[in-house]
Amino acid sequence: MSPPLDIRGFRFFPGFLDRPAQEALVNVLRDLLRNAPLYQPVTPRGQKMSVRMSAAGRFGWVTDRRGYRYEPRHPGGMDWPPIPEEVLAIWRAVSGATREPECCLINWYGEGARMGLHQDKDEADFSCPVVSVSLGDEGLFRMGNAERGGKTESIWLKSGDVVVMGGDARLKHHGIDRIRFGSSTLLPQGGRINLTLRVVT
Ligand code: MD6
Ligand code: FE
Repeated sequence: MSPPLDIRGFRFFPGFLDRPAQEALVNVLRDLLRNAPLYQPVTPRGQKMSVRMSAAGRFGWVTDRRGYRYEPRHPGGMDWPPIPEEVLAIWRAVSGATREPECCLINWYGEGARMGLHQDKDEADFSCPVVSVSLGDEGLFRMGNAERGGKTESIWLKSGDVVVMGGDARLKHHGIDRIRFGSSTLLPQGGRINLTLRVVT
């Protein structure tokens, strides 16, 4: 494993997953999403998000009119499926954390989907990083500061790339400005999948 590229404390592992590993992971996720289907979340202010979402693990991150929070069940009422072993292996290889992730949030970006600049701050223990895995179409990842505003820098995340957001970067703003729909052949229908692994409690 080559040393990560550090941008503002965000650590990038470009091409961490080779093509066969990406394909294997997509197959695992396809099965998982049959039991915990993607749904379109609504923000507390009532706006539909452009990404579709699901999760695995003891908790899933959800948003609806009642707010942002972690829930032990899918909005459809079923338990979240366990985090796949293939995904836990990525966490163990890059996170440097002693704790195991309790949530694997699954975001699916179709054409035109984006994710506004935000902080990941609904977790209890900010000493644990967030680890993100990108699959499918390229996404333009923007990184800012712990405070609102100021300069930002962007990097295109490609299929198989892994990002670790820990230490100084743990509470920095970040988001996805746009995706290059159809830029990858991994997902036959196009689109981008992003997994984010978190310790919640
Ligand atoms: C995305 N990712 O890449 C959105 N959060 O689609 C995130 O919001 C994110 O990539 C925390 C850490 C890494 C991330
Ligand atoms: Fe995030």
